[in-house]
Amino acid sequence: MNKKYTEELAGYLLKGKEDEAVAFVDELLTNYPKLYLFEDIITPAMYHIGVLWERNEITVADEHLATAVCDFVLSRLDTGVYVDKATKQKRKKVVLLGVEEEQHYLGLKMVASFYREKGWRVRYLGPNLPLDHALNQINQWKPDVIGISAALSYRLPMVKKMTEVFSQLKWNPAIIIGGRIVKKYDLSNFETERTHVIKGLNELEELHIKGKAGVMDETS
Ligand code: B12
Repeated sequence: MNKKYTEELAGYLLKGKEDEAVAFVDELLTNYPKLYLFEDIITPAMYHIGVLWERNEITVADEHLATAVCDFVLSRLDTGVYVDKATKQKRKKVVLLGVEEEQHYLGLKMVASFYREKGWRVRYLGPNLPLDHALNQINQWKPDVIGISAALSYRLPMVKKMTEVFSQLKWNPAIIIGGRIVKKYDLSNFETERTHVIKGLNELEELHIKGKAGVMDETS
């Protein structure tokens, strides 16, 4: 993590300076890979904002504004890769969702971006998705990988339930679990050959390189 960059970005996010935030991130992109920006600059900037919020040094509105600007920056960074239609049909598929009632989604959005950049077909279902609805979509589209995100400890039972239900799917998709909950708590007992608990994007990249969890495609 680069504290100087992180705090500068946090400043733009908190002041609602969209143009400055985008220009700052674009400038960093000339020297650093996108993964580094996600993991070591933008994520710590949001964590830093969380600390300021906890200490009452910023208001709830400041924090909401920062989230909105961060979301804007992530959308701008999400360029994906061009894949022609025929090739795209053969590409692996990932569905990403935040568990029911979970509102934190910026990390999940980064994961969507990560997969798009690898040429995968991505269905990013966003936060707060009830299990039944998730299951409907998943059964129709049959993804190779299902990614679940949660931030708060009281989501653990739902993460567990979703993991159990998705593990029963006939085509045996890989399941990846991430989010703040994974960084805070030991979820190693959720791990199986097909279910992976992943602390961050660098770990996801490693899994990709190793070709584990169905996360490898022909371009990796
Ligand atoms: C922004 C924010 C919000 C926004 C969320 C908006 C949004 N669109 O996401 C709003 C205002 C909605 C919000 C609400 C709440 N929040 Co909040 N929030 C935050 C804050 C400041 C930043 C979160 C964030 O975006 N982080 C940046 C992302 C990129 O990090 P990340 O999610 O960890 O993702 C990384 C990895 O985990 C990974 N990843 C994430 N998902 C996945 C999935 C897969 C498959 C993989 C492989 C990887 C992966 O990828 C990322 C890069 O490594 C945090 C502070 C913090 N420390 O996180 C508090 C924080 C998480 N919130 C907190 C709280 C308490 C709440 C509320 C309960 C507050 C309230 N009283 O209403 C509510 C709960 C809402 C709900 N129902 O879920 C607390 C939680 C404390 C605790 N005890 O657990 C925190 C820590 C703030 C604090 N310091 O007190 N929050």
